[in-house]
This record gives sequence, C-alpha cells and structure tokens, in this order.
Amino acid sequence: MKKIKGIILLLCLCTTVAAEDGHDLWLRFRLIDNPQLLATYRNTVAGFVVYGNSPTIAIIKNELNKSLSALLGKAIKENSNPIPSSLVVGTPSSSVVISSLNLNEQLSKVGAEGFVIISKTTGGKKITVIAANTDIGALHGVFDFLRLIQTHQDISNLNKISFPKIDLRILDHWDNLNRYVERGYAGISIWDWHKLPDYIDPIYTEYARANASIGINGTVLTNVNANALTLTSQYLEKAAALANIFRPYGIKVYLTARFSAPSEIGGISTSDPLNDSVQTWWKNKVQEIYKYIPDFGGFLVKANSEGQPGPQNYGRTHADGANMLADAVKPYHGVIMWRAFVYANANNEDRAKQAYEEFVPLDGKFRDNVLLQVKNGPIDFQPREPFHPLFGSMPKTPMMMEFQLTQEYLGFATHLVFLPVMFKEILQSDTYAQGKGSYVAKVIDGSLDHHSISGIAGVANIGNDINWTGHPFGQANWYGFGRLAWDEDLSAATIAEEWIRQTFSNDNAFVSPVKSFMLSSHETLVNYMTPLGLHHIMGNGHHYGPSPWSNSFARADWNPVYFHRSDSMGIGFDRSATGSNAIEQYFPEARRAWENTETCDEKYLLWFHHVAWKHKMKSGRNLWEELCYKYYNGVDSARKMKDTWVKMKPYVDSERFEHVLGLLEVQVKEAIWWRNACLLYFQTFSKMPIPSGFEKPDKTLEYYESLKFPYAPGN
Ligand code: GCW
Repeated sequence: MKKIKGIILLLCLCTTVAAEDGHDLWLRFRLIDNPQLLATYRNTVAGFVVYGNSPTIAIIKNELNKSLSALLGKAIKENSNPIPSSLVVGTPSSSVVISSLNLNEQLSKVGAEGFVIISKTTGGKKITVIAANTDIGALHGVFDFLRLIQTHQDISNLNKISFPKIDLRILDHWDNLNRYVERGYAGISIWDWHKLPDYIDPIYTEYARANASIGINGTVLTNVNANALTLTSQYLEKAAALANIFRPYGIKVYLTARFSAPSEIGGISTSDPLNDSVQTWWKNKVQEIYKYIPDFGGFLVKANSEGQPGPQNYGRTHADGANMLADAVKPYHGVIMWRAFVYANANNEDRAKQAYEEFVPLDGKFRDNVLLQVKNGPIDFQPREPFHPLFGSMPKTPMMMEFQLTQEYLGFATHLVFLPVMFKEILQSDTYAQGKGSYVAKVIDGSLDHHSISGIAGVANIGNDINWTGHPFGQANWYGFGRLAWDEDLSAATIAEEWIRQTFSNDNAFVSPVKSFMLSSHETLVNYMTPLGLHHIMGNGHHYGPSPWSNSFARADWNPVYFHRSDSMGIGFDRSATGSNAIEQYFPEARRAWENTETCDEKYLLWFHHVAWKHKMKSGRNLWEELCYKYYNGVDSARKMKDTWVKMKPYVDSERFEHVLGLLEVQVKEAIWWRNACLLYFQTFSKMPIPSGFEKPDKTLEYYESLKFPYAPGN
C-alpha cells in the first residue's frame, strides 16, 4: 500500500509544475527544459572568470555560480583563467584579458552603468565576454546575459552594447516609518525600521538584487507625505544600514525631506528657506547625512501640496525652496527631486492647469542639481490621461517622469493590468515643443533640451507579501518600469514577453496568449472604469470602486462630479477654448488632435470636451451608446482574459495558477460593478436606455450608491 502511495505521489510530482509562491520574481533560473538548447548553452558556458576585487565582484561570482548552475543543471564554476567556452567578465582596468580585446570604442559609449557582451575568439579559445567600465556595469551585463539564457535566446554569437539613457532610475516608496504604505496593496513596508540597523532582514539584499537585475539605481525609502523624524540621527543610522546593503548593487538611497523639519526637529522658529539659520540647519543636516551615507543620492520633496508644508508657507516660491536644499547637497553631488504635483485649495482654476501655471514661470530659476518630478498626466495617475503639459514647456529645467506602479486608481493589487503599455503611450506622445518628434521620452532623457542630468521614478507597488506585489502580475509592472527606465525604446510587447518567459514559462502555447492579454489589459481596464477620457470618478478618499455620484468633499476638485460634469445636455470637462482652456497649455500641433469635438481623439474626448449625449461618434453610435459599448466591451475583455487564463492551467504551477484565477474572478466582478454603477448613474442624465442586446445591470443605482468601504486598504 505504502509503495503504491509512493508511486502515485511520484507521478503527481512528475506531471504537475512544482508549486511556487512567486517570491523568486523573474529571477527563478529553473533548469532549461529544452534539451537541444541546454546542450548548446552548456557548450558555450563551461565556466567563468571574473576579474576584479570588490563587493560587487563577489556578488557577480556568486550570482553566476548559482544561477548558471541552476539554469544548466550542472555546476558552473569559476576558473582562474579563461578556458575554452568561458564566460569572461571584467573591466579593462581589472583585466589584461579584457583590455587586450580592443573594446575601447564600444566601451566609450556605455558609461559607468552600461556593458558590452560579445562573443570572441582569443588565443584559439572561443569565449563570451561581458565587459564594462565599472564593476556595476559588469553586474548589469551579467543580469542581461542571464536574461538571454532564461528567455531561451541564442548566445552563440553575441555582439551587444547596452547603456541607460536616463541617469536616475528610481523607485519611490510611499512607506511610513510605522511600516504603513500609503496606497500600498501588498502588505506592509519591507523596511523594518524598528529592527534596523541591528537586524538586517535578508529581504533587503533580495530587493537590491531584483532592482539591479533590471537596472534600477536608486530608491527613495520614505513617503513624500514626509515625517521629519526620518532626518534624525536615530533614523539616519537605519537608512545607512540599508544604503550599505544596496551600494554594491549600484543602488543609491534617497530620502524625503519634510520642508518644516528645521522647526519640527531643529528647534528653529521658522523653516523659511531664505532665513540664514534655516539654511545653516539644512547644510549641517546634509553634512550629517553624508557622514552616515557617503553616496547619499539626495532628497525628494512634496511641498505645498495636499497639506504638506513648503516654501509658500513663508511667502517664498518653489524655486526658493528647492534651491536652498540644492545648495546644501551640491558639495556632495546630491540632487533635489522637487515634485510638481501641486494644486491649491483656494485656487478656483481647473486643477489640470495649476501645476503648469505654478512652475512654467520658474523655468531657469532652479539650480542645476534640481529635477522637477512630474506625474505622467495633469490630474493624478488616472487610468488614462493625456501627457502632462509641463513636458516640453520648461526647457531650462530637467524634468523627471513620475509613474505610479502601485495601482491606486487601477484596481489595487486585484486587477491585472500591464502598465508599460500606458507608460509607452505617454513616453511616445509628441509634445511638439521643438517641432515634430519632441517626444515626452526625449524631454525625460534630457536629449531634447540637452540636460546633463535626467531621471524617471516609479511609485513602488512593493510590500511584504510573499510575492512582493500582491498580484503575481504586479511584478510585471515593477519589472517593466525598470526595463523601460533603462531603455525607453523597448516595446511593451518585448518587455511582456521577457517577463513571461522568466516568470512563468518559455512554452509558446503559454507565452503568446498571456502576452496578448497583457498587452490589451490596459485598454480593457480603461474601458470598464473610465472610457472616452473620463477620469477621477472613483470612491472618495480610499479610491476603491466607482463613485461618480460623490460630491461630499468641501473641496470641489476632490469630487468626482467636478471631473465628469454630467448634466442633461451631456458629459465631460470642457477644457477647450470655450471652457477652462487647459488645452492652451499644450503646443499648437499637439493641441490640434484634441481641440475640436468633431476631430478629437476619442480616447480623450471627455477629458477635453463637454459633449452632447447624442453626439455622433466615429463608430456611428451616439455618445451614450458608445459609452455603453465601451463599458460592456471592457467587461467582456476582462471575462475573456479570465477564460484564457483558465486554459493556461497545464503550463503553470497550481499555486500561482489558482492565485491569478481567483484575482481574475474578482476583477471580472469589479469590472461589472464599475460598468453597472457608472452607466446607471450617467443614465440619470442621458435618459436613454442601455442598448438592447446588452445584459441588464442586476442591481439598482441606489444599491451601488449605498456601498461603503471604511477599511479599504492603502488610504
Ligand atoms: O494620488 C494622490 C494620492 C496620495 C498621494 C498624492 C501624491 C502621497 O491619493 O496618497 O500622496 O497623490 O502623489 O502626493
């Protein structure tokens, strides 16, 4: 009996894919399951030689030994000299072998972080070389090489150079010192401040490794809604312990600076940036920080926004505030990332216009180590927004992109949405700031205005959940952000495919359908949440679920009704010349695509126009029918995504299969909720029926309006 049970167990183990909790991310390094490929890989990489001597080099050796051995199913070890079929890693200064290969021309292009991977024959031996100018560059090259193998690429004849166009590639953590993550949906913060600096959780090294593998080189540890205590020696010591872990992975630590810190923890009666004692306080504080963290990156600041203190509290400008901090970090080569997410309570102007009005007059007034960090769109990380009009409008100021990876407005960690599609939509938008081809990407990488510094940030979706991001597919957004930050020219399709192959399977029967639904997942979500340019119609405060009827905030521009403006005539926010004229903040050529209701790109129709319910759309349907069509279409696509996933069962371990399936079921349910609630509500204005053929909402508007979520996460 025992024997039979044993055989059954063995059979089960052989036929199912081993359970995985997702913790390994895209760094799973499972044995190559294609025998032919495995043989060629084994022939190409029989051993490795790594030159140099630094903590980073130690990391490289360990990574190659562990990961190559796992991928190739046999021990791949370090040799002291290149043997035939070696992988050879190093810099010209650490290795005579590398310097004799004459890679100067290639290496002159890759800077401090890039690398060259090239197949060579030297002394009659065929070798694969990963060369860089620094050990960090070599580490990036090693991860790239491992990615080639993990995604089953041909590595027999490589000739590749790769380097980032954007200097600062940063994750912003909205993590509080009590480990609560603002807008976090994947558990609590991975920074265990209480136990730091004495207990170093292994998760910190895993975090650094994962980021290094995709080229992220900075992390802002703390929330932009900042706590002055972060800057006390007690916490600096803790931040320094993290910086020590991250350093050999090429990752710098940044902190958020609470503007009123001089008064809150410095005992000064003011925090006026033009006050001498305040300036001295910051200089001393910065000096102290650099004692703890010699390669500290600098500060990220949210000032005079949503209740945060800032220079305007003292009658000063954003430039005065940023420059004071910039002067303090300048001697140490630090930077200030000053956020442009600014809109005022008292200001009656269209919220979409306020940041532009505030900052454009300050162009040219910032120190050269200040970057202005701008959200992708002018309102607030909505499922779809046109690009922010500040891009291209401040040529004298380096402008950083801020994307949000955590899905505050895109279904929390429950909805599957592959964000690189949306990121690409923004990066590829043409600002026309200097004529055709003035893409947002070129503003960000500094090439349009010839800036010497550039940056991009993603608000992290990471927490202490076993799989890091809550939703297993949330990892793709972290991965995709890093990959795009490294190379904005990568297509969303390439990134999705890389990620699927590393995270799940190289089997095309899996890769192709999953890639296809990932690529359409953003449009799917936009359709069932905010089609045709609708925005900001989610639940008040917690931002969970639909709530287009909400009008309870005293502050108009926090209320959904402010944004959709439905009435008996039509729906949408008139930002054209007849309305708030926000459209004027765009360059004429860019504006052209949107300024006329008849010709406006329908993706943004209700963003820029208040449109009559019976307005004829390009499809021939009227606006109301089109709205219904989009909402129903979104739900259908969500259902199809779930149906496709069901068919993927044979290719995925049961743990991750069931997890994703369960979440897709919630996503479909919530998509229906969004559709029904929004259409029933908008119908009270359009007074037209939901077209025949569509399933009828199964609940009433009153029911949807009665739902309350006092404990929705992340708030
Ligand atoms: O979208 C809003 C969020 C706030 C956030 C703010 C910001 C950190 O609801 O939670 O605060 O944006 O970006 O500053």
